[in-house]
Amino acid sequence: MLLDALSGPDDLRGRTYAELDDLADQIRRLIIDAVNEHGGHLGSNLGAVELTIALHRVFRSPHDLILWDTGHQAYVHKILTGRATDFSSLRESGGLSGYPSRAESEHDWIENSHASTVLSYAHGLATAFRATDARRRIVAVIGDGAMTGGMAFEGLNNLGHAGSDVTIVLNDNGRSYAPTVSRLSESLIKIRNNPTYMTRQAKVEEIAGRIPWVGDQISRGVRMSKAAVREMWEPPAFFEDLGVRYMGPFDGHDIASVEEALDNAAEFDGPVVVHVLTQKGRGYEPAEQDHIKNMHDAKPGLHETGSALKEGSYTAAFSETLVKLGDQYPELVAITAAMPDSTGLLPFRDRFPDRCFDVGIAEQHAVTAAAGMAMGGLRPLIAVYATFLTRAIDQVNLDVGLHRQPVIFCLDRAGITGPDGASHHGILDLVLLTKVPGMTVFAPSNYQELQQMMEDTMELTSGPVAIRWSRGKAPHVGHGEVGAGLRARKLCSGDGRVALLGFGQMLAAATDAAALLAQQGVDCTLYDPRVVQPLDPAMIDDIADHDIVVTIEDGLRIGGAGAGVRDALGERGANCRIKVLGVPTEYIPHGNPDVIHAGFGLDGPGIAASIRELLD
Ligand SMILES: Cc1ncc(C[n+]2csc(CCOP(=O)(O)OP(=O)(O)O)c2C)c(N)n1
Repeated sequence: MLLDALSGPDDLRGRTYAELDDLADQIRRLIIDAVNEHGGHLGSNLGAVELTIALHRVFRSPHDLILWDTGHQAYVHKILTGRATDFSSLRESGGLSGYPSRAESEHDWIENSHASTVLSYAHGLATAFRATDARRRIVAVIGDGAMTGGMAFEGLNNLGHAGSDVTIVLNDNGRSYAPTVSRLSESLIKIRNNPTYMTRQAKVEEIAGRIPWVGDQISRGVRMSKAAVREMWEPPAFFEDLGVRYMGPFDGHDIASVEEALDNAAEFDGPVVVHVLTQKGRGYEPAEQDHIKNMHDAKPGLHETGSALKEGSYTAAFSETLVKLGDQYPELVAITAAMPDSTGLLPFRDRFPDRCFDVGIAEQHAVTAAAGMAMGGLRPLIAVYATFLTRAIDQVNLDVGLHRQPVIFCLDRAGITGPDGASHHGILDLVLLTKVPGMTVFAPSNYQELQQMMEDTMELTSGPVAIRWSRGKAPHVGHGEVGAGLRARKLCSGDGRVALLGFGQMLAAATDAAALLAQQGVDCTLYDPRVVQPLDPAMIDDIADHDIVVTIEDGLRIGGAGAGVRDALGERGANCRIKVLGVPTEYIPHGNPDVIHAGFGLDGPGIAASIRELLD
């Protein structure tokens, strides 16, 4: 079997296309098996199999650089660059990362996995290679979804202006998580529906360019005819106006055709876009058919279909309450940066299609647009993963905060998220959001708390509000076990030695620790602070009378929620000992969240041990 014999990209050369098609089938099976076991980005990778084979046959990695935007679609690249044998450990603790990883391979360059950055990296590398006269080719692969991000446009603008030697592969499958929302994408679809025209156009120009004078005349003719159909063929005009040559579209599942296009592109000086059309989920019927669950980010066990909303999760609590609030508050509108399904917005969008906006992978724009909507009298709510909002922190601070606009930020996947690794943990949001003047920050510890906080938020109109919650199942509590407004909730009074504060999901670990300590004769006072900012002054007064105050959070321990408690106690002149427990300032690799928490001493036994140490 070719896959077994494959030790690196060089082994791809000298193969027949029939052999390569067979290899593509084997790679698909390997990916489906690994994702079935561990979950992962199924659709994007199944769609990029032939494209990646072609890239590795035309470019000589690692001497030439193959750069992946976002990096979720780099499974095939991993398999072709010597990691096929380890591939079954994908996303396992200690196993292969779900994204390119510099520690894993010299073929991997970018591992940040926040979208739309690749053109900037490519420009930087091209600039450096030009300065050192290094003859290394650079190819940057970017999806139509990632192309909607502001940074991609900034990069394109600069590449075109500088004339950097970069081949840009626009991998167009028409989808982000959901169908890609952008005017450029709509225009790409026009080309998608009539591909022969552009291919012919590119060929004529290419051949004409080789003949002096005649070529000039024909080229001019081609340019004029292009101008005439500019309206119809916006993307080529768009790229070429920026100084970036456009070629395509090509069938991204035809290895020979992609290779020819890449070879031709490499002949040109300056940046070239090679537009390839691919099908997300290609070759696996359930992924091709299932538009939400198995298509993009599949869970282990691929048999599941239907809604992406996990029953009983924080996301489900959010989703359910949002629809209810939508009925009550006609001014409430929801915004997503290309993730309407996984952030739980679909029920709201189904009910209020005119009040739900997908702005593309454009968090910065989403935040400032929300400020504008709020200024105009709407009540905008942004549903976003915690890790992605950090990209827009300047907009949160100045465009929303400084203007005191009552934008609501709903942050899902806060804290340690698990299999997606360093760039996906939501551990910076508490540090950053608590520094925005006038920002209220809630951290719900259960399903009903999140619902209550959303309702209370609607009454807080003097500035922005953020509610942040963790991935997965939310505990359910009964009536009367939920707080209200900006008040903290005291769960039990202790013997005056230890006060324990568990923020958000960490309340569960704090409760476990309190139970363990009770067995050792230490009765802790236990709080669910509920509100990270402003802290409830009654809670601060109460805990100030304890010998020891311990705070637990699932974000960075420096500058986060616990640091706020420490400051408040300091200002009050309390002389208790304060211990802030949280995540260290490190890039934390992928792994099971429970295991990661335990490793940092953030589970019941770990917290109890920290407290014992202080007591002893
Ligand atoms: C800044 C940022 N926001 C959101 C995401 C979440 N996300 C990961 S992949 C993806 C869709 C990417 O679509 P596209 O670039 O077309 O690649 P495809 O998966 O379709 O191949 C999104 C929204 C992200 N990685 N980065």
